[in-house]
Amino acid sequence: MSEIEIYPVPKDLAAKAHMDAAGYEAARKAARETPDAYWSNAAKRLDWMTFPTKIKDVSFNKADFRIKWFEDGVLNVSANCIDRHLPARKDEVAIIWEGDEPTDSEHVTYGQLHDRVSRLSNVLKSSGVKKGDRVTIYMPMIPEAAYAMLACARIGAVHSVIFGGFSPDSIAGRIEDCQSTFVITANEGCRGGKRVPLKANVDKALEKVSVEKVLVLRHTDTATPMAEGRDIDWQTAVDAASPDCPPEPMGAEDPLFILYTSGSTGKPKGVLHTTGGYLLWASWTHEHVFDYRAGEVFWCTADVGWVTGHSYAVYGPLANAATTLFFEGIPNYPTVSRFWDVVDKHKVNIFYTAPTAIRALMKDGDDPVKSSSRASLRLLGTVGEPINPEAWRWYHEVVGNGKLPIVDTWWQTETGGILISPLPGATDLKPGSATKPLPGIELEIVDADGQVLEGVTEGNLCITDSWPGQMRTVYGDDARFFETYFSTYKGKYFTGDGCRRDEDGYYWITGRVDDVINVSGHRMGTAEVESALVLHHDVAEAAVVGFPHDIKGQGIYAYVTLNADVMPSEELRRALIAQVRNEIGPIAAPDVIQWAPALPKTRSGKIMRRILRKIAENEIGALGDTSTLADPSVVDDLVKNRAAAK
Ligand code: 6R9
Repeated sequence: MSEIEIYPVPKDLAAKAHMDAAGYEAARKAARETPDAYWSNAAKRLDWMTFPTKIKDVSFNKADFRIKWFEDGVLNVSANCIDRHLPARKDEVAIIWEGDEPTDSEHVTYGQLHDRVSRLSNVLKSSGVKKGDRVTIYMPMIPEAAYAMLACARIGAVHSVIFGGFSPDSIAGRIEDCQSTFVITANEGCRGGKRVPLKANVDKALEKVSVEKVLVLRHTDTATPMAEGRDIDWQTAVDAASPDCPPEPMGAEDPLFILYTSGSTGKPKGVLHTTGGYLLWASWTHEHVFDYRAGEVFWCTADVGWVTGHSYAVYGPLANAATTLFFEGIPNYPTVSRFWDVVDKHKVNIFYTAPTAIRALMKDGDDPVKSSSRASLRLLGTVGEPINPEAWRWYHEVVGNGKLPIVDTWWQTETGGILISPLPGATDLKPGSATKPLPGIELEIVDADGQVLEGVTEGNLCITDSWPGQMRTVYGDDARFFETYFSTYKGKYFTGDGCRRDEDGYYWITGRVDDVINVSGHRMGTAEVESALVLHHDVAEAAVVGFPHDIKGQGIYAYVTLNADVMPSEELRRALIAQVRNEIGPIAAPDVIQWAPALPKTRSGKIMRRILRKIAENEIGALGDTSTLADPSVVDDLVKNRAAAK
């Protein structure tokens, strides 16, 4: 790896930054040696109704397993993101919305945000939503999505945001899992000139599960059928509601939200985050990792349907009184210059996106970037998947004019916020490395047996101690929480990621080591896609693996065994893809389907995914040991027919 060059911290940046190299080392030491004092002090950044006296109470061991932070503290997330900023910043912009069409945009001040969230909170209350109730949010990337989240937080309801790209079946499954009684949606969303039928999807989902009320925003002109007695018109309701809604006092460990994410087995897990620790982590990391300064415009391109949208489009920036930009559209509509045009239009200072977007834009060359000024930009960031050094350099050189630092931020839905990342004023950069852990993050790399590996090494990434933003449980299933994350390596949180540590102690995430595929920065469980495929009556068996994809990072490769009397056909291939889109959503559609007369299995009947991965990757020469297979000829057949797969 000696060809990887180093980009030192610019001197002027180090001098101005929230944390320089010495500050970072001191914070690491303090968080490690005196965590209670360190985090109690950090907690002062939030506005508490009762300041906590109990700071950290954690054990990762089975016998006394618990994760609690700031347990006796009382606060409200919405008051922290809105009310406390009003005296100084009532007329400053909280949210800039940029619509799908370049002609559509809106500025929402903190004063307006307060009015709108308070009214909406009263609508929820008068519709019967109580503290602790679960509210499902299925919205486009518009300010009303943030109002909905903040209104839930204001009254103590627990939101579960579902990405607009998920199907009716996925919505139904998630509503059922957390027994949500209230849905907030919009008639339609707009993406790349096309309409997304959000309300129609909700209606379909509600043929399978029932809820009490659905609040419907009319975001476009398209007429929407409303179900009498169930559906409420957003505008009518908020117009009639009082703009006064005192924030509910919440315990620091009261739930704030559930967010469903894919794992290696079973259906998606409801990752539960709580109030105090999560908000502290979102706010602390937003300020330090992006070196955020008052008055700056911060643009995280992630949708609120993903954790990145929760922590860095909504909670982190708003807790820090930033201006956060919401973009409803896509990077290449109406032109491939759109991102950079939006940067210029709204004078964006900090820009945070996914490597998949960078790789896609890179294919169109430098001109669409260079047609913009980007003079307002000060810092760039990436998240969601490993960034290849080539894409990193393009981002730095072309988008950042060779000047702007890039923070490559590693984290997960489960971690609540960023855990491994450069700090712009403290950390020299290496393209492709998320660099070093933040203060309070204690990493270990272990081998398959859990043996701790020291120094320069590669293995499985674990975290040995808690941090405030850590998830607290899988909703409704404490046992699954412990089993999934803390049972593989005793006393440690296992991330599911592989990782390398280099001679400078820098961390390089190598990707998932479990059966999770990272498609364009979105997590898909292979088991979920397989279950969707085998629901088709012609399918006997399916095995799904990831394979390298130029733009998406990883693509979805499905091996499908048909029932004995069924012949493969183009029609069937399309039907299977449609099946997956219907069951999960378009993001889960397989890129390649290979008809497999049989799957390689061990004598005990276990599918050998290692071999399927190699074939999908076209690493035919590296299939490894196939002698434990029940029938090695199955592999020859798959290799022979690989070229025909599409
Ligand atoms: C925030 C988010 C988590 C998984 C994670 C890892 C991958 C995220 C990364 C990265 C390399 C980075 N990942 N950031 N890999 N470098 N900077 O993406 O959450 O959707 O839960 O995905 O994404 O594999 O385990 P989530």
